[in-house]
Amino acid sequence: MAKQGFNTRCVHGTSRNDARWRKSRPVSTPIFQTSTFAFENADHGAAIFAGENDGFLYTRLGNPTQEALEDRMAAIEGGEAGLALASGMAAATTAVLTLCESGDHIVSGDTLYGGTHQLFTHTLPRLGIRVTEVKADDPANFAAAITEKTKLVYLESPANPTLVLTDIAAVAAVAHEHGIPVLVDNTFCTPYLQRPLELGADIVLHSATKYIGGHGDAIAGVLVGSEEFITRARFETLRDVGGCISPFNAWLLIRGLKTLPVRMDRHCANAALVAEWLETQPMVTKVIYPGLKSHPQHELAKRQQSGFGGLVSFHVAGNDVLTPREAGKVVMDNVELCTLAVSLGDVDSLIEHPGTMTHSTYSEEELLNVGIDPAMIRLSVGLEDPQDIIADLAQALGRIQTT
Ligand code: LCS
Repeated sequence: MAKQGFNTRCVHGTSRNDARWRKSRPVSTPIFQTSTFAFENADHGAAIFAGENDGFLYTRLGNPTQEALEDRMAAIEGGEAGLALASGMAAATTAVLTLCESGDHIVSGDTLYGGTHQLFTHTLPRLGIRVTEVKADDPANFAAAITEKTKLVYLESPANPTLVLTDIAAVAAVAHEHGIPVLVDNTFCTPYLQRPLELGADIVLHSATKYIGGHGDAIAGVLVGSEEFITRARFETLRDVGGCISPFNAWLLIRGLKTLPVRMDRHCANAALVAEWLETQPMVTKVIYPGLKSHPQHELAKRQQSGFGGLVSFHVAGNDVLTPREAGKVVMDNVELCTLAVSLGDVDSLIEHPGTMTHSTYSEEELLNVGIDPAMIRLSVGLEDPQDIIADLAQALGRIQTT
């Protein structure tokens, strides 16, 4: 059969003719809620352990529901294989520990999810792995930071929460000149809007907690890459570090994936309306959204992504009484439809303050250096009616004058 379209691959990742459940032919992928799998005999068990038979042995290392998710993620990212994990952070740790050891070096962008920054600046240095974080909007910065010890280039594009983009193809070309693999955290775009492997990257990472699951009910992570990398990640790192996904969460993600394209279309459309409206508001001093012409990398966003995503960051003005930071607090404390919460990519609109919440792992100085202004507010635009989201923001912004 010809290669199926993206929407079809989201809906039909698992064949109902799969040998594992051929008899009952379920349309929804079954949840294999089991920790272990029976061997036919001792030789069969030994062969699976030796890697001579691809049967399942223990859910930490693989399970049919997990596998159905992994196959579907590999199919939509265009990679050879996938690995589902307990969280986005488990995916990051698993990828790094598969590729790096004590003495090695990583080059990454300087705006990252705060947890990834913490991993890079605290936990990895304790293991002897050094990370250099560079301004990600110029590929030359990556070239300049690469040393003979560099084993990985780690990108987040668009970055959380500054929405700075990295030119993935240009950075991949630089890294490959040195034989260094490139990992792209594709959480903000999902493969529906951006396919890093087609742009030259080697590994894709997701916090699948976000748009992949889409409904705010599961923490999960995914890696997609070559068969060789994924096999090592599973049978070396995941085996030892243990950050496996539960079958139930894998099933929630499979369900989420079926509607990924339609959800992403609506997230993009709603976010564009909200961003354009925010730009017209006198109380709003800055709006950051890759789909706006005012975004300094709007042209790159058009080239590299097929849509601009659901995240909008903005700053509000202070007044005689309130600093911009305090005015932002008034907005966050007074939203009624949007929820004041971290995470993103849910059907619900979520609003938060990166400086004191998701990115509180950055020092004050680091925050300013990477462009996370104390006044910055991050909004993950959900699937409510856009006029309701806008009306909520309007009333919350209105409260600045009366506070
Ligand atoms: N990568 C990105 C881009 C993220 O935004 C997050 C989490 C992670 C990795 C880690 O994934 P997790 O382990 O949470 O599944 N971002 C969060 C955020 O912005 N608010 O809360 C979590």
